[in-house]
Amino acid sequence: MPGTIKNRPAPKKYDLTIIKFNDLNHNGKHDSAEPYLSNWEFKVTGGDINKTYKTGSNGQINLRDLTEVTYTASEVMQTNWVASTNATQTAKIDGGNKTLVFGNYYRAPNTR
Ligand SMILES: [Ca+2]
Repeated sequence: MPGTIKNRPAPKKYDLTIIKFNDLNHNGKHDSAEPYLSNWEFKVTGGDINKTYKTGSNGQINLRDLTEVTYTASEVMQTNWVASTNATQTAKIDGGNKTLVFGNYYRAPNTR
């Protein structure tokens, strides 16, 4: 009889979504009228990932089929934009999909 192949369940894979929005009222929450921000860079690390991604036209980065570890996402700040949420956030992929939401608002440079 040939060697028995153990019937191991496949590792579960989940997704991490990063959402970037324009926090027009500076409250750190995504309100319904607030637009998403595309082409915004994030550095993501964790598991096999150590990479910079940009948000798409929907303001999202979608990372799929992730190993179940903790991921860290850090936004790359842009001139005259202020973070209204933590600029670095972590998500532990552990039995489900996760979403991290980042808000920023624009502050015009000082003009005297
Ligand atoms: Ca808001």
